[in-house]
Amino acid sequence: MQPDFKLTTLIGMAALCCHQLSAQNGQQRPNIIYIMSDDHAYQAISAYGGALKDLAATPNIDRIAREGIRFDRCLVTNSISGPCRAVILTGKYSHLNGFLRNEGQKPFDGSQQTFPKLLQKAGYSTAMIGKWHLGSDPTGFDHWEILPGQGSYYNPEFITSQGRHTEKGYVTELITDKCIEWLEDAKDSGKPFMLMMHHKAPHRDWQPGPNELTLYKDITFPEPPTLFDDYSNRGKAELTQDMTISKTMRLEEDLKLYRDRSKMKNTGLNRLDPSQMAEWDSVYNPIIRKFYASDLSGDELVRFKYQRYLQDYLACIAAVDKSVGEVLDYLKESGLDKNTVVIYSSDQGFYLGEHGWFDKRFMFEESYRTPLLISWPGVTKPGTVNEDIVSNIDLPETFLEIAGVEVPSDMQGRSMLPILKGKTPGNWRKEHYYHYYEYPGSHMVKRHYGMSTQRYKLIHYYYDIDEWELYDRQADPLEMKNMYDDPSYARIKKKLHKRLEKLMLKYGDSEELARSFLPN
Ligand code: SGN
Ligand code: CA
Repeated sequence: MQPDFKLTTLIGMAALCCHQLSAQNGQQRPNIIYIMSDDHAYQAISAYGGALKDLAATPNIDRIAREGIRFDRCLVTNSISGPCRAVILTGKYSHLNGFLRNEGQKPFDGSQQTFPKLLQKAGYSTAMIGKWHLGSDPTGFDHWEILPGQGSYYNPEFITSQGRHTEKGYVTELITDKCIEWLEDAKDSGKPFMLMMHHKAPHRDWQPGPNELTLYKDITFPEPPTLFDDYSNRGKAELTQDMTISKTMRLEEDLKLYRDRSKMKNTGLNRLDPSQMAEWDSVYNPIIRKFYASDLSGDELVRFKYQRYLQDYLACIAAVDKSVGEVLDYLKESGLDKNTVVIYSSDQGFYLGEHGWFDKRFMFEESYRTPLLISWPGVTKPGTVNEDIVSNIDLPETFLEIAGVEVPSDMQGRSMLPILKGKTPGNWRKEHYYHYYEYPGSHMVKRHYGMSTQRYKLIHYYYDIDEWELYDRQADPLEMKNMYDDPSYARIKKKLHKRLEKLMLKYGDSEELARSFLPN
């Protein structure tokens, strides 16, 4: 026992010594903490400004923007959870990484190349904690603990390599504690680390935590100007979706206005223990009584639903914001902050009533754009705002370059390292390619692909319809008018078509390929 103990102590001390030495010499490679929430709209982050910023501030998430860069045009390649996660792991578009959609999808092929594997090979400690949503077990992580599927808000189950177990508490708080616990171990390991901290919140059905139940219940939020959009001047895809606040959003399962409590099981609200339930009921029962006594209908009902939606959604975000604060505080207290890059993002964007919608999937800005904030002490200039077209597909290459690891040539994004250092390369992308596949399916958003420049967007709904749309964000920032058939756009339309063709060629995508994966 004794010699072994001494030997381990010596090795430990040597490792610590090396670690401290290299840190002093500035040679220790930076740590990376990638925080991803689920369905967190940039409109609901106060650092982004916007109409909600004073009523529902996110002071902790804003700290990352204050100390680093706020990216104002981070576009996703396929606006839905599993596919976004697969893109971030692989640096490849969905048609190459094999994960096209959430529904009817084979589990993610975890044997393929991913950035965590490459970091692990290069000597990083790697961990993945929270919502994973890719069907197969995580690979490339020294430690992982994930939620099954979408996970539950209250008393959730977790999966580890040992199997499943349930924990008492609120999912955002549990994930935070697990991450900080892992960081404590990682700190002492002498190795640089990369942590993926993936929140479930604020995903539908937006169940606020015990500490935020009353936070916004009496607040009235401003309505977006397009809450009552009638989709005129656009096509069939916008008309036939199933994601409106008016029709799709459910009074009971979504807005918690339960009359039939047996429906609680559909959203996991039946998981609350008696004391959690008593607290829940003390907040929601008066809201329920008032609502059913009021007999709202028509536009007034939509207005009411919008308010209830935001009250719960933003309360979920308040817990995420607190979680970010706890992680940032821990980094500061432990001294890790000096050499840790912190990234905050969401799997994709989300509609907060714009076009009358919730959910995502479309190539309109609110769901196509995801929030992205990055701070790297000593590298990112505090308070920078960046408007370049960056993408979630750029993240893995960025992480590899931060770690000084060679980027494989088959990754399809581009490292943002020069942007983090303050200089956008002259040949940075001027257009971005998108392809969404999940149809028929939840919310019935038709399959489409397209491209976006800073000003224009060209979209093709190609599956059971054949409709093109063209938007001019400069003339029409709310994206309310399809200009595709307008003669004054004929020249730009031709140019955009060419550029889209080029992009498809570059990334190896085509309609034929899409049809071969998902036949009609
Ligand atoms: C669930 C939600 C949908 C949501 C998808 C995908 N319905 O099916 O509203 O679009 O997840 O979301 S629910 O009633 O079960 O909440 S994603 O973020 O995981 O892609
Ligand atoms: Ca999502």
